[in-house]
Amino acid sequence: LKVVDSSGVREKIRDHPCFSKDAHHHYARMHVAVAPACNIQCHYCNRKYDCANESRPGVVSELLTPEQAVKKTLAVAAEIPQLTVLGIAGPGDPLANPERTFATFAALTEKAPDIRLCVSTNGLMLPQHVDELCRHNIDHVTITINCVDADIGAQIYPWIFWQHRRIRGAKAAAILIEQQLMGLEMLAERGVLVKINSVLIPGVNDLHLAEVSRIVKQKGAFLHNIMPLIAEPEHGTFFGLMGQRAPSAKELHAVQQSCANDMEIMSHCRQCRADAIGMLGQDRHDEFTLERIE
Ligand code: CLF
Ligand code: SF4
Repeated sequence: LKVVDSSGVREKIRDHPCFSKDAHHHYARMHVAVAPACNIQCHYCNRKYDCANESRPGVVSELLTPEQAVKKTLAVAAEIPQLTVLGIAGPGDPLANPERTFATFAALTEKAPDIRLCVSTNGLMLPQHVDELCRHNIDHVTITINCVDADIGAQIYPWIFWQHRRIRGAKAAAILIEQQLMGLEMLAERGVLVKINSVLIPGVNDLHLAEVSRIVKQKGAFLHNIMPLIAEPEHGTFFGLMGQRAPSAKELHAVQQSCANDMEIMSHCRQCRADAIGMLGQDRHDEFTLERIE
């Protein structure tokens, strides 16, 4: 039986360790931490640490300039032949630092044309940057969408920074959700594969994530990745309260199952740091510090 793959999806995920479970046994990714600023506040974030969109909070990345990021990528590619993907995922939001993010992508396209580029964002500025992402031939984008309901969003995001103003509460969450879903649709229309990350926050969005899955699938998402909230004391407080707990493995599994009716669920994510290097689950960032490569 001949299976037709008209949009080239199989070719796009063949060597991407996050978008294909098979690929993660054979291929490696690395992140360069070039994006320090963020334009929203998540209750689970502590800015001293990496963005929890795509990373393990509680660890601090070495911030790189675009030039340093290129140098580091070339050094890693020379030593890790399985490296296929370069992602920008923090420590803040890549699209809140568009000059740094796109300068890095442009230089890499020139100097390492075989490496796929990947980006993970909170989505607030996504619609504004879709064309530029496509100009850089980016086929893989991740958006962190924790809710599609502004009242739930108000419990997760205390504020956003939007059109030069700080906006709070449900009004802020409504703008963020609208931007995220619009960005998702625009990317899907252009054939970009979009993965949605959702942080499972017990008592806040656990019962709501099946609805998130349904909506994002409808808008063209390729994969849904439900990540457990990491609640560690050094990471600070949630809602200004101590004691927001992380989900148990059983709770996480149950929510993943509740979403699996609607779309494919990623189950091999390792919640990488914003400067992770290597196969998923492996982190060799300390072998490639600036001091060592310069
Ligand atoms: Fe990095 Fe994210 Fe690209 Fe992968 S990570 S920007 S899609 S190259 Fe992967 Fe790490 Fe999970 Fe992310 S395992 S946190 S899903
Ligand atoms: Fe923190 Fe990331 Fe949320 Fe920004 S998007 S507030 S960096 S967790």
